[in-house]
Amino acid sequence: MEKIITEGIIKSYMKDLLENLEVDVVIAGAGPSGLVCGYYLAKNGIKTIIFERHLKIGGGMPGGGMFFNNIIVQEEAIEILKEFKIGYKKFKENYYILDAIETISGLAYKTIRQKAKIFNLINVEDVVIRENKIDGVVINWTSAKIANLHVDPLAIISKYVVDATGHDCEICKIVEKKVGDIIVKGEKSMWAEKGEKEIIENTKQVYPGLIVCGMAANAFFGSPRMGAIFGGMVLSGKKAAEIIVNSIKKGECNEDN
Ligand code: 48F
Repeated sequence: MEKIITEGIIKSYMKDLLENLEVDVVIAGAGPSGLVCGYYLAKNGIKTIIFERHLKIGGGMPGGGMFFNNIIVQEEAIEILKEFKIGYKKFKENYYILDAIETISGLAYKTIRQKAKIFNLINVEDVVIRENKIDGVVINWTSAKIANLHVDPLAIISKYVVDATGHDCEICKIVEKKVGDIIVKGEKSMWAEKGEKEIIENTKQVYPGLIVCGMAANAFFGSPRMGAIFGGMVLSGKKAAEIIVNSIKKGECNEDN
């Protein structure tokens, strides 16, 4: 039996990896915005994978606000959560309360069922660059990073990379440091209304082949943080997916990877 368990896990995981060496979109970060982005991409037939550096998926959502694991979502984002069949209760005009664990579980479940593959425990540590376009990501085991081991990484080729790494805006910071041409302004202190408004506008392509969504979008453009309100995160994830779907349909990306 032990041999069957081991063989099944290794063979199926290797198959998954080999089938995803070249994809349409790589999303860095399986927080709420990255998951929603992955769901809508996969729903539109776009081959999408998500790399999450942690053992758990969900980023900042399961922690709710200061460990109180409920979250707030505004009316305009409820349609998206209905599509994921996630429960909600009205709190006040325009504001709903959701269970943080149910919400993140629902987002992850439907995203995976839509066939966006999530690889956890893998850190995106760099991008692949061709001329002036991002053409994929450089990955390594999170454990190698934690142990500070000098192990060379591997690469995944993609038409688009989505930076959904949250407050740290990590992928954009890598591009800022190594490629140049972009500047990550860094997030500002909390101002929920402004942060929630600006996150939608901030969700866009910031370098050829590189899209920012979720809190990374506000960090990129120097907009405020907003705390445990998540309407903007899910709307931003959906918008990032729409930008890519439209662009791929128009044939705007480089097909000659
Ligand atoms: O932080 P996170 O939840 O980002 P988000 O989707 O949502 C933000 C909210 O949770 C909250 C908020 C609400 O108002 O402000 O903070 O924008 O999820 C980001 C995920 O990316 C992973 C990280 O572990 C987390 O799960 N991540 C970060 N850097 C990397 C990464 C990396 N280099 N490679 C892979 N995963």
